[in-house]
Formats: sequence, C-alpha cells, structure tokens
Amino acid sequence: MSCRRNLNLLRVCAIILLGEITAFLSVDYRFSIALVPVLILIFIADTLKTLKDTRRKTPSLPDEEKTREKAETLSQIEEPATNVEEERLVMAYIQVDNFDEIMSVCQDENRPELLARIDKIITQWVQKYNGFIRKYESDKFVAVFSKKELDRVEEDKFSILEEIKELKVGPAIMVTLSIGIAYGQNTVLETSRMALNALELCLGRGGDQIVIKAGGKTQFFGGKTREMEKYSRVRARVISHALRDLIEESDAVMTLGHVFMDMDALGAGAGIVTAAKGLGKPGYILLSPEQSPSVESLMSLLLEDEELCKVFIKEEAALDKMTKKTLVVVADTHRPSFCLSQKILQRAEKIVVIDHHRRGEEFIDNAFLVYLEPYASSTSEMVTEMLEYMGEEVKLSPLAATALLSGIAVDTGHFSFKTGVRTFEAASYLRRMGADPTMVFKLFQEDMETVNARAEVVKRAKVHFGHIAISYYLEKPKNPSLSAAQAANSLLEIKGINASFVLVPTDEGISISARSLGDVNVQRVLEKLGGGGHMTVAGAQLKNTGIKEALEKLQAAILEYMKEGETA
Ligand SMILES: [Mn+2]
Repeated sequence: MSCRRNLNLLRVCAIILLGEITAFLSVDYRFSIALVPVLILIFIADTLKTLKDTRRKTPSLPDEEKTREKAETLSQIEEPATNVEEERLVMAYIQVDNFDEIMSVCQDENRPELLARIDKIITQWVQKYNGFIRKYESDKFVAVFSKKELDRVEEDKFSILEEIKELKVGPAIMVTLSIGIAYGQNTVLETSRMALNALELCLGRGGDQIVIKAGGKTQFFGGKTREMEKYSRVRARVISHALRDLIEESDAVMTLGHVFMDMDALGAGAGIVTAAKGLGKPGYILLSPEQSPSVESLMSLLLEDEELCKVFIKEEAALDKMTKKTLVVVADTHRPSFCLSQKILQRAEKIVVIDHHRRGEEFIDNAFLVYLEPYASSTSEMVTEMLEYMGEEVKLSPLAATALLSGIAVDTGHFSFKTGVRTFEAASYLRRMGADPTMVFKLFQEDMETVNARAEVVKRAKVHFGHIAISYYLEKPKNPSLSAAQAANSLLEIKGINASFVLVPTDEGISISARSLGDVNVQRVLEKLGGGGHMTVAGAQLKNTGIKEALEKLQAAILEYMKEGETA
C-alpha cells in the first residue's frame, strides 16, 4: 500500500516538476514560483499521512481503494464474490428428544450399541455436509457448517429426522431429534445464542423437528409424528422461560379458553393473568358470550376480588385493545374451532397454546409456542408448573391458587383420574400459595334438582359384561355435557364397575360421556362412534339420533371393542 502511495506521490511530483520547468522556461517564472509552495504542501501532507498509516496496524483506505483491493484479491484466487454469503457460518444445536426414556427402556447390554448408532447417524450427517461436530453432553451436539451446505441440507428435506427414527427401541419408542439452526448474526456468540433459542423453540413445539432462525425469520421443518411422550420438568422450565420472554416482549396478554369454558380453562387463565401481572403487563381473560354454568361458582368467586374482577373482558373490548404486540394464550384446547373467539384468534399475531388434550387433526398451526402435554392431568397443572419457574416477580394470590386447584380438581375427578406424581406436586405448591381445598369443594356443590336428576340416571343404569355401566338422561338437563360427565363419574363409584357411559339428549342429538378406571379404553370405544378423548375419559356426539338408537350403537361399539381385546 505504502509502495503504491509513494508511486502516486512520485507521479504527482513529476507532473508538477514538469509544469514548473515548462513555466520557468517559457511563460512566466513568477508562475513557477507560485507552484513551489503547492509542491511542498502536497509533499508534507502526504508524508504525514503515510507516517500515520504505518503507525496504525490496520490502515484505513478510501472506500474506492478498499473495494478495488478486495476485487483484486478475489480475482487473484479466481472465485466469485458471492462466496462470502455461501461461506457464512451456520451453527446448529442437535438434541435427542427423548434420551432418558430411550435409555430407560433399552436393556443394559444394548445401551452402548444404541448410543453408538445415534452418534454415528448424527456425526455422519454433519460430516456429509463438510461440517464440524462435537458432542458436549450424552444427548447434545453442536455443529458448524457453511451456508452453502445448509442449502444442500434443505434440498435433502432434512432426511436425518426420518433416518434417526429407524432406530427403534422396543416396539413403540423411536429416537427423535430436535435441531436448532441459526446464521447471519454479527458475531459467533450471537449466532450460537440464536441457535440455542431455535432449539428451545423446537423442544417447545414437541420435538422431532428443525427450526432455522436467520435474518429475523423463523422456519420450521418436520414435526410430523405425534407429540413427544415426555413429561419431564425440564420441559416445563424451558417453556416457562420462553413464555416469560414472550410476555415481556408483548404489550398485553389475553387468555382465550374454549367454548363451554370449564374450571380448568378458567383456572389456567387466572394463572396466566398472574404471570402477566408479575411481569408488569396487563392480562385479560376473555368472557364467553353465553356463560357456561359449570364455571359460574368459580367465576362469581373471582369477580368478588378487587384485582381479578378487572381482568375479565368481552370480545368487543378485547378486539379494541389488541395490537400487533398482544400475546394471545389459548388454554385448554388446541383446536381453532373450539376457541372462545374466532375473531381474536384470527387477528392475533403472537399465539401460545397450552393444552393437555391429545393432539387432534385440527390445530392452531401458526402458534409461536406450543406446550401440548397429554400426560398432564390438566391445563391448570401445566400452568402451575410454569408459574413455579417464572421467577420471583410472579406471585400467586390465594384466590388465583384456589382457581388453579379447582381446575386440577375438575379434570382429575378430585385427584382420582390422570393424577400423576406431578399433579400432587402442583397441588402442593398451590396449597403453599394459599389455595383453599374446602373452597374448591364448595365450588362443586350443586342444587337439589341436579343431584336428583343424577340420582335418577344412576338408578336407571344397566351393567354389561359384569363391569360396564350404561345409563342415560331421559330429558335434556340444564347443562347436558357437564351433567353426563358427572353422572358417569357417579357410576364409577359403584363397586365392581370399571367403566361407565352416560347418554344425554342435546339440541343436536345425543352426547355420550364415558369414564374408565383404566381396564377399559373408553377412547377406543367412542372412536368407533366418531368421538375421542383419553383412555379413561372420552366423549362422543351423535347427531340426529334418538336415545334408543344411540344406546344400540354404543352397545355394538363396546361389543366390537371387547372382541378386539380378545384377539389382540
Ligand atoms: Mn382441561
């Protein structure tokens, strides 16, 4: 550089000297004298500049010169200029989703082989794309490759997700991966953070997928299998932190329950609103247009509270308040058509889904964060766990804790069904926060008429196969689905009964509610009638059907199920 500078200087000097000589010899010597200081000035300025540049280790050149030099260097190695983009650093964090489960299922002697096969598939995949990979924990890897190779990976449609699934452990469990990828950040550290962030998003969405974050855009690939059957606290913590970030980025949080809101949806709502308040954001719970009777008691309790009564909001007002930055939390359902407000769901830009129902076909697929945990007893249980991890600012009031406890109580039949270790842990946390179990009991008290109607249903019950009770309501009760569910629970209180089905007339036809102690899979029975649910709690709707016809169909379905059981 200084070489070229000196050459330039010489050239300038030569031209001026030439001018000087010409002027001196021919025209006017005064003109030549005037040129002398100019020559000296140029010389001094340039020497000073050269000195300054050499003192600095990285000399700053004019932009024009920089580009020319870059072009010269590039032409020297004969590569196109687009290489910079192609050679961009891409970071990937790879994690085996269900490592603990796989290891616990896999027999001791087979473990080393399984581990080696997992390692091999992942390592070979990265090496195929000329990447670098390091394992930093038994189930975690970090890899680096170039952007050009990432394009190839994308062309390949991320076949590794399928390839790894071929590693089956036992008859049912397969290995799945979550991969978080990022590029295009200013520093390697930022890229790494972004990739970790992508991995968390992957895990939060149920694993078995790839999330790529770059240039403010997030892309999703894979995730075709059923939700990961994993229920470790790690996930609750990760989701809790992700939710916390989303709440902090938002201007308000709006909780959206499902139609015919129950205590679980309402309790979860009270929990989310508490989280929002703790993080300094206004929180709202959308009120259903037609108030569901099953939450009346809890609702009136919450409305008595000075703070909580302000969080309930009607659809119109909610739509007015909504901005692009409003976070909408859908609780206790993942089906868009079940949501309390379609308008809010459509307008929402940032959606979080928290639900404990088994994933169905219909799904809110534009959600930012999905926490779907079919192994949890209730959405209230899931929200309680998340609140525990949310941070010190978030503190449950005794009333909100009671609301959450009643949510768990309603979905577990007072801690009898779907109740795991963590259900009690959540309940214990709520109790510590001041939840009142007697208040929960009172919330479930019913009027005389309802109790009598249910007693009639129990009286009418017929027992099939010695352990399955079936009964029905003759007339549509005030709240059909709730009454049927409660009657089905009552039937299970009878000695020797393992499963119960209660039919109830509705406006559209007949609704069936089923409960089981576990020996009979009521989900499979009611699936035959177009219904669904869980193994121990299920329901179905038969349109344009009368009681008699519905009873016949149900008995046929049970018979079919029993036959399958014999052959299976
Ligand atoms: Mn629920």
